[in-house]
Amino acid sequence: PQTIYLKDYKPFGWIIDDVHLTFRLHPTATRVISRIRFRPDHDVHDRPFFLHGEDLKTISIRVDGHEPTIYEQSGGITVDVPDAPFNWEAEVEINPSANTALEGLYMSNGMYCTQCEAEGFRKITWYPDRPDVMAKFTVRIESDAEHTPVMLSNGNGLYYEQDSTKTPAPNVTIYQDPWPKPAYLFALVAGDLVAHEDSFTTVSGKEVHLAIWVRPGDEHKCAFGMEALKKSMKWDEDVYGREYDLDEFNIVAVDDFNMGAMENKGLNIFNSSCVLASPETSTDANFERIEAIIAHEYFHNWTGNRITCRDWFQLCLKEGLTVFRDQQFTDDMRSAPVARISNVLALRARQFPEDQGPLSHPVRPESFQEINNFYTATVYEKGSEVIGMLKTLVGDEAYAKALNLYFDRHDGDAATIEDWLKVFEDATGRDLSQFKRWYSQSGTPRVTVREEYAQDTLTLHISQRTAPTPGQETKEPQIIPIAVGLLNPNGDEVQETTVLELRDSEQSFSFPGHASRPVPSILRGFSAPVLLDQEIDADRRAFLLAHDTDPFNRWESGRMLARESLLSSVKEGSAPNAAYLDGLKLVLRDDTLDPAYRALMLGQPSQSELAGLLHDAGHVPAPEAIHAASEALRQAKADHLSDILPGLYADHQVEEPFSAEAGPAGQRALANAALDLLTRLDGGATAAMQYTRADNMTQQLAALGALLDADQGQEALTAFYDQWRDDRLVIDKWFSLQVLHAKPGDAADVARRLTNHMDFDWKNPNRFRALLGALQMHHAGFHHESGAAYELLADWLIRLDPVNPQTTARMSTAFQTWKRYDTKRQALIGAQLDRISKQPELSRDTTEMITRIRG
Ligand code: HT7
Ligand code: ZN
Repeated sequence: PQTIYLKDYKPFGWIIDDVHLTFRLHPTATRVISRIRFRPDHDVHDRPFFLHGEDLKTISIRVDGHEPTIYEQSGGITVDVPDAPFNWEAEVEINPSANTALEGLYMSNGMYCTQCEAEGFRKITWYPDRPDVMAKFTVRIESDAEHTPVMLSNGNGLYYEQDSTKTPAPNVTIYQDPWPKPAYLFALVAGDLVAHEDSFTTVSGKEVHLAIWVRPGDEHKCAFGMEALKKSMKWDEDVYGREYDLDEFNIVAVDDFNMGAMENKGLNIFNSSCVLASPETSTDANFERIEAIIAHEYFHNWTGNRITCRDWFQLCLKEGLTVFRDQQFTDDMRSAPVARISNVLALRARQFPEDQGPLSHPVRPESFQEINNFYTATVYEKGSEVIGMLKTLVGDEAYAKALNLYFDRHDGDAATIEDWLKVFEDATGRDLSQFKRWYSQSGTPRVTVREEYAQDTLTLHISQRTAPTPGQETKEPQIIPIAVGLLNPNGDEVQETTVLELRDSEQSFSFPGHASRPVPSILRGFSAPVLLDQEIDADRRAFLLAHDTDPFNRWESGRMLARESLLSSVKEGSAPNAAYLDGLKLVLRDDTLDPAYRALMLGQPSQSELAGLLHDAGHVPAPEAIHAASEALRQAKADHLSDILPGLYADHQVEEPFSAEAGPAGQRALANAALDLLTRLDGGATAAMQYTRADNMTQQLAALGALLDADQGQEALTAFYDQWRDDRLVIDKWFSLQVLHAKPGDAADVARRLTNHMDFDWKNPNRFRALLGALQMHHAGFHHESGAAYELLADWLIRLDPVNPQTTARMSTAFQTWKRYDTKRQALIGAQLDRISKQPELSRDTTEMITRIRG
């Protein structure tokens, strides 16, 4: 496959004013007629007229009414056109029913829908399918009224007509989008849909019609999403001064979807799992995620749509910023410390392994073969962390000033990271050339802190080092904001949070005037996405767990104690750390602390995180030993907290009618965390009671999981299936849960058995991920010495690849950490990687991923 480089960027050379598209919908033979006015861009000298196209049956092509000379090329055509404005007209035929890759126009349960990011529009018609070509679209959709009573596209609905005198009755709808946009934001939906409607009046008094479109029967699952949308619209006005810019905003729920959701202009398309919610069928985690994703897609209207990316290398320009904005929104809607801890947990679980393994790449990559492979945790989550650091460094006011300048200066542009940083330089007068390394250098910096105390002065000697990553042997120092506070031995804060700017490989920072040695709290709020090495004993950690005034670092101290306890139990077989257990008890007893925060305190590092830490420390992780240590720590927590667990459980039962708000969700989180431990003491008695009484999915699922852990879950599992067999999203949970709660030696067998279940609709990405994604999340099960899970996953990746390369490639990342393990496991995984890579006609997506993973 061809590699594309950032350094080779060249503009298209032609400008489009208007695009007129007509769709004559048919499940197997949709006609797409495009009428486009092109004119030369005189700023560009070399202007070959190249249009992308894939799997198109061309019916006709006309340039100013004549058949032009066409040269077929890989991925498209070059056409002889006049060096002057001209009219393009093409008619193509496409087959939505055969489109199982879910890119371009495809069908999901009888409904037409599109997914054009990143390069799906080229499967719809001949077009310069690149984000820097922006145009105004008018779309006419024709279809039969019986199967597609609802037809939608981007922008504002202009016209609708149904001719019921004819059979079948044809439907015509016209949509016009007044805002120029790149083709990746194009969308079309048609089908038998019903709407949950509402409206929003913008700050300048414009009324916007809002609708969430779903399949009949799902109407009752829309209310939460609609409230989230209205909150997002208001928040973007209040916090970023961004107003919505169309008369309507539509969201459509689709069952077959490769990712979470898509921000198409005025017509967001959502994976149904990311928008549909009801208390009976969705957990609190689902509600929270839905709120964040609705916000994320809505915020893209300004950061992504009004200002888009010049090319796909700039993906973090829209994704990093939009993740940052959705995280700020969640901070404001819910508890900011709890949200920050959750974000850091996700970053460590998904981005750190990526950045420290064979798939490591810069936040702004410099080359790719398949752009779909770069919608990664690094681009999204590290991209957001980079913006958070920028805000920390320049301050809140300067951040707001820079963002206003960004919107003023670049509205309507296809911009770059250089444009983004220039706005901050111009707004603040700061030189950000060193900061830019965060976009170009891959890898997680390791920051080491050594303390010295003399003459009433505490000095922190801080150094940074980033290990080599693929294609980047040497690393330059980055600017790292390190938020620090100091506590005196009584636990009072004697130095409030201050931000140190680490610029060099090694630097020292002094805090004079402390007659007694203060205790530093370092990297408060996780002010930079780094690994922190600090020589601290368990007593100091316990002190910080009890006293740190920074909620993130207080939680982090508990986490570090748990981590160290687990690591020494794996390495030396030592018993769980008493300082950790005592400290944890004190925190859990403190009723002034938010229940959601206390629930997070009860968590412990995942087995896969421990494997990574052991590998970093020069050990070969043994999954079975890690599993045993994790289980032992859980049991030790249950035993040590046995006197308070029943109270914690009982005191956090929510009596009021269900609400997905942070308060009651936090109570349920704490009660369920207590239940998890209680089950280790009562053999599942409390869980059985909760299962019977549960009137919401959060409690039902937690109880079922606990029952499975106690080997008491088989009856409930069957009852659960019978209760929810008609709800796809709940049955996804049923698939996942059985694998996640299997014994390590059984996980692959359980998963294999479930692949034979009649509901294992493997072409549906949600179902595929529910089952095989759960298998890879079960660390000890996936890495069981038999190699059965490796083989099972490889079998299914091989089967899925010709059908859906995007999801196959994404799921292949399960193997990215393979070099951590012993030679036997490496050989087992290596054999599966070889088997996958030898498949004839392996997709470009999967070929690139397997090649990079193999290293
Ligand atoms: N911008 C979107 C990313 C995306 C996508 C979404 C659905 C299916 C395929 C996709 N390829 C890329 C989603 C987002 O970040 O908001
Ligand atoms: Zn996004």
